[in-house]
Amino acid sequence: MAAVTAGQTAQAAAGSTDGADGALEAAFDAAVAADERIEPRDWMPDAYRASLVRQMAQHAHSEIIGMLPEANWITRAPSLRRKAILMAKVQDEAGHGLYLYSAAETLGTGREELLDKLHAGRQRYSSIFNYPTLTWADVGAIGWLVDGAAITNQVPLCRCSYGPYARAMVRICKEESFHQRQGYELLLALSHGTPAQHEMAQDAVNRWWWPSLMMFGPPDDASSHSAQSMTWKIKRHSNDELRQRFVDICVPQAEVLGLALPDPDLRWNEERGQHDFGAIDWTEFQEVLKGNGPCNEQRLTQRRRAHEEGAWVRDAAAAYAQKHTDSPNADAAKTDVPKTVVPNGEATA
Ligand code: FAQ
Repeated sequence: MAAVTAGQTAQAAAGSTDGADGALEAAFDAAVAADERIEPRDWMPDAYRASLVRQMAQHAHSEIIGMLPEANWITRAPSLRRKAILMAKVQDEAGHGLYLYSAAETLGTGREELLDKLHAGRQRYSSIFNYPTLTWADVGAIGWLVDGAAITNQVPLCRCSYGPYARAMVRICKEESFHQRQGYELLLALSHGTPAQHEMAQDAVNRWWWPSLMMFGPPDDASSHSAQSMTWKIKRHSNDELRQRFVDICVPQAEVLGLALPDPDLRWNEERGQHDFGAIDWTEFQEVLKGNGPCNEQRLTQRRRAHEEGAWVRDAAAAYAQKHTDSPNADAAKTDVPKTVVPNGEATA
């Protein structure tokens, strides 16, 4: 963002007058209105920063908790090909967590602090990951529906007003697209396999459909953050708009799969040019958010254990970094950056 500079941020930090604060806020508003990106060193309202940290933390936590239900199936994948695909997917989710924690760090909130809050149950992760993966077909249903819902929600986040979040989302969405396709292809194979395989695929879709619709958040009239987030252009569409878009995308895909969506009220509405669909059980959603979903306790216990068991890796990485900082050659090493060759043949540092 050109309008509000690092110098202005420093001026604000040094204790600017109300008038100067007002000018900074006006410049911030103008930059958002002009669809410019807000960058880490730019001045931003405290509430904008806090709301971004809240959403990005929840998003990052979802990525790493989201590894757990599918990781359950890595050792039980039915072929080497399926196993390699699933391992790549689960690793991608870890990477997404890293991009998002790093993006949140640019707002002054470290990964450790966010993880502590997740482990203490003080920050949320997506409701969807509190449901169990009962059969192999669930891996397909997660890819098709959960990653499909994630893409629908996240493509507009590539245009989020906060630069580091928007840029992280570009790569995440590309990878989510592979995740969605692998799930779709898996379900297609099952659906056209034996009657038992078809039944397994249908059962998985029956169980994941409604929770996937809940991923988009509460209905617009109950969404506490949407209005402000849309004014700030963190969110570009409301929860209900994106949910509707997802339903409209899924209906023809389900037909190709040969699987039914478990909603007797689902039908095309000629007048609206969209599908009508049945009522979502928001009581179930609220219960899951309160920690009473089928797997809330299990997921947090597994996550805390994974964190404790990974302590030696963090210690080793910190010791390695410290060794290099303390080394007498550290400064020389920093300036002596190895040269790499770029495709046009020029050497670059
Ligand atoms: N689950 O006012 P709103 C993935 C909370 S990534 C839990 O509408 P907002 C990839 C909300 O935080 C999936 N809590 O909130 C993958 C707020 O509570 P708070 C995650 C929810 O922020 C695939 C309260 O309800 N994606 O799946 C949920 O404007 C496979 C009021 O709600 C993202 O995080 C929910 N479903 O809109 C990984 C995308 N919905 O904070 C592994 C980024 C709402 O006041 C395997 N996030 N809440 O305590 C967003 O787009 C938004 O944050 C929404 C919610 C749309 C999720």
